[in-house]
Amino acid sequence: MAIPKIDPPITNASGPLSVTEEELHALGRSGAGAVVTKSMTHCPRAGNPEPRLAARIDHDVGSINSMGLNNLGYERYAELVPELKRHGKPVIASVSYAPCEHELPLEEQYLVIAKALEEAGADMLEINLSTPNLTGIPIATDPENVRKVMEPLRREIKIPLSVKMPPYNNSLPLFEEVASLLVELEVDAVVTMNSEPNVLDIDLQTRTKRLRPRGGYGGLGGPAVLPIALGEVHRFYRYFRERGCEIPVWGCGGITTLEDAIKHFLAGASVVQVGTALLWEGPSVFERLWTGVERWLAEHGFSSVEEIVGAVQEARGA
Ligand code: RRO
Repeated sequence: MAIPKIDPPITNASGPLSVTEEELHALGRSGAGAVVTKSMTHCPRAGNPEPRLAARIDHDVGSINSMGLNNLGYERYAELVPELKRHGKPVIASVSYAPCEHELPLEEQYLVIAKALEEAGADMLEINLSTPNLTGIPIATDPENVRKVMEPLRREIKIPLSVKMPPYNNSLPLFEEVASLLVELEVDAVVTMNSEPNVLDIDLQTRTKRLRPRGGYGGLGGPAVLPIALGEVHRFYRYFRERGCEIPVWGCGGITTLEDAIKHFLAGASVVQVGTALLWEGPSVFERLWTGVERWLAEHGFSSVEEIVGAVQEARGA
């Protein structure tokens, strides 16, 4: 299924400043090419106890969060979709699971939410298989669970389905197993990567952990994860293209400058998402980045982002 045109090819990453009605409308009014909601769950959730966000850790290397899926619940987001669509850009609903009072099995939670958001008019669903802050072990690290969640969605949902993946780092056999499953399931796009899980920061003045939930561990985003995200984007891009498969890869991780976005495109991303920099700068970040990307393209003799997607070359010997 053809995915909607994302123009410009820069959106928010699900999570930062995409939870409330006001935040989502601010994204709608911004220069982002789509509005991506916070990952929604079957029941509304207050999320984890505070402190649960270290927005800017030392040396500005990034942010660490353990938000715990704070969201309004899928029914409220379904109500908001028609209003959000009036901004004239695609609305992408991010879907997750969480323990809930109805005790629905994992795959049923995803399906109920997905059907409701499709019905409400969402243009695309981003299936979050990678939240780091529930158990520390994302669904996407268990191929059987990926199949259990994605097969019913593939069968029953008609709008495009992307999947949000965790970093695989050096778990290469696992990466290959999951990537081949995504080819078999014919997902419409892959978004990589979610935050780098299970990291820790310490406030030296008080000698305390920055975050309270889950023993202080959280997910890292921002400049520190850029090279990790580029590796993940490129690995998926190569895996698909070497098999003659056109699944688009959307890049997420570490973009704060126009150059960071260009690197993502060169590595294989056709759309990029911005999380920590949105948190730091607010929705004006999209206009700043896109203006910069357009200038860079013109200065280097390119007329569109498509011309540089995946165009990185191998390093040559001296
Ligand atoms: O809400 C969160 O704690 C959270 C989620 Br669902 C996610 O996908 N990624 C992240 O860094 N935090």
